[in-house]
Amino acid sequence: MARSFQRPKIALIGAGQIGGNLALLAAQRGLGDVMLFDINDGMPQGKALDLAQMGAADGFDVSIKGTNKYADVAGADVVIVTAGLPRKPGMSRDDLLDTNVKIMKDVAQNLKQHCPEAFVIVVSNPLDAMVYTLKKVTGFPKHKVVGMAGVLDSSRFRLFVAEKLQVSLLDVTAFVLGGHGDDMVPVVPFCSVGGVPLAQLMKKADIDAIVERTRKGGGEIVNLLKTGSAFYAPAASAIVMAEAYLRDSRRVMAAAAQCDGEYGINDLYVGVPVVIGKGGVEKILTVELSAEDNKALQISASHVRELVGEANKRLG
Ligand code: TXD
Repeated sequence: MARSFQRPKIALIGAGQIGGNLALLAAQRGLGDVMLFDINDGMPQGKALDLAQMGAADGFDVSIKGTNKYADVAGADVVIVTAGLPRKPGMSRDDLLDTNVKIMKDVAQNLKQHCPEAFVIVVSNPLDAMVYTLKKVTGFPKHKVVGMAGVLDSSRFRLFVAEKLQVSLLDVTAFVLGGHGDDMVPVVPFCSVGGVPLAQLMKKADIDAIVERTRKGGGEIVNLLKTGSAFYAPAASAIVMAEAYLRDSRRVMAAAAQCDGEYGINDLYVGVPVVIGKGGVEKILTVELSAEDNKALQISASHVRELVGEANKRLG
């Protein structure tokens, strides 16, 4: 059977701070043709035109278009959803639930109609409740709907460890599991520096400080920026996930996936170690956690379940 050499189509629902950077990164990596969607009239078209005009200088040659019509995202292979309000100083991610669950329902209804075969990566906050909402409203299979938070949180943890030890962050591996909130779970025994367990290289007090800074990593940036939340690292983190799907690279990473019994958690999206390849979330890796980390994961999951309960009340 002839193989299709058509470039993948990547739809970005939300063309704001993260959406614009997603488009740039996808183009620079040649992941496929990009369609930026937003309800803000003209904005996705303007960003797309500006990005397209960058191609000659920067050396990429993919199609980048912007639209306010969902029909234009039809047939996308990958959809990355950043539609929704970001935090302002003093706000928790949970404070966004009321507004963003309504937005997520609208996005999901449109994706169900226009992109039924897509691998959907949800970024909008509160992340775990938003990815649950999108999965519930679209009815897409659970392996085709995933949330981006763990790659970002793990990336923050890796940076802080690398800075403290004065080593390359490329040699630091880490996993941050659980909900994308202040009770997320940096699993310290899974952190290694060049294969050496972190606990052999750093005092517990310093590790604890990095765990705390990672948990508050989003708020630290919100307080500095004052006008919104992080967007460069979240965009790069979502692109890692999209690339693993499009290139079938079976990357192992932390991501919000639907657990149905894994880690003793049922019918809930929460950050766990997954394998992402051409089948989407191909596997949830069920690994042994210390009693302390497992307890922390259960506490984080119970917070996610409360948020999902609030989302369900609004979904009716
Ligand atoms: O790790 C993570 N998952 C988080 C996610 C990391 C950082 C930011 N996190 C969340 O992503 C943040 O709290 C927000 O909920 C989303 C998007 O953040 P971003 O910084 O990109 O927000 P912007 O710049 O406000 O962009 C949001 C866009 C904006 O252009 C709106 O016009 C658009 O969303 N929007 C919509 N697009 C489509 N459809 C609807 N209904 C809609 N409503 C708003």
